[in-house]
Amino acid sequence: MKRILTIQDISCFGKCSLTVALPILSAMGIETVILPTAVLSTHTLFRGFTCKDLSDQLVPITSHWKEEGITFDAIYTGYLGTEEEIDTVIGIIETFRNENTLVIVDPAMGDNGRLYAAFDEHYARKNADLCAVADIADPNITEAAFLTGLPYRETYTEEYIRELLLALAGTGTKMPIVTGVSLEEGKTGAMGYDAEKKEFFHYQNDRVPAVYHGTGDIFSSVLAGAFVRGKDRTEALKTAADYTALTIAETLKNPGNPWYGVDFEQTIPALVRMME
Ligand code: PXL
Repeated sequence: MKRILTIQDISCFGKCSLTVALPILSAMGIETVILPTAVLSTHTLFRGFTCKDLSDQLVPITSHWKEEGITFDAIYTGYLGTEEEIDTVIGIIETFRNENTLVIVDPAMGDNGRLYAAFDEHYARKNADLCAVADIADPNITEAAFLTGLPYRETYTEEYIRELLLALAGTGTKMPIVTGVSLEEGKTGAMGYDAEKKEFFHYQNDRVPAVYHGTGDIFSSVLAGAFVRGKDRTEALKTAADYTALTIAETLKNPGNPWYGVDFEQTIPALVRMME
């Protein structure tokens, strides 16, 4: 069985970051080791959330793992907290990485043209240092714009997405993938660039007419899991996009309208089947 280390916060209520990554990666048949960067009462789209920063625990925890000889096939990072923490996480990646380790970075920091409450532009640019050491980084359009300094566009052409991808590759990411990309009316998906082969690739499926929080974390977790399980870039993108769309469609049926996160619990059996 493959083993992945995922580094992100625990938002106790809100279905994002570790409370999504751990069940999804486990369901995909991957041993999942967690490194919580902070504990929050909820994610930061709620008002009045509490936050206990755990930055000072990251080095002691990972030093213990190193002493124990624990190794990882992949390292997957999500929402982090501070610029110092980004440096610490880069150090952890360097410590545990070997030539076979896959490093996947989701620079989770904003959406819809804006950064999340806890972040500013300086933090956003610092995330580029983390993406630079990634094999795969999968920002949404907002995050890609903040990472590269290119303007954020709500309406765009394929050319704009290519520009974002080339700029991301220019900072060092081997395979940037921009998510939430619509290349045709009524469709949505993601577009990537393989910097080694100099090839663009994309996957689109039908847009489900709803917006929920936490879909980026679902997409990234499945993408990371699919790559770790050996799927190629086309299959990995398809699995992540199809599972995310299915989960949004399932959530739409929920009369409780859980805007804060999607009902991935209902679609885990389908994910297990997708991996067979
Ligand atoms: O879904 C990304 C995410 C993760 N963790 C926390 C967040 C968010 C997005 O708002 O606030 C704490």
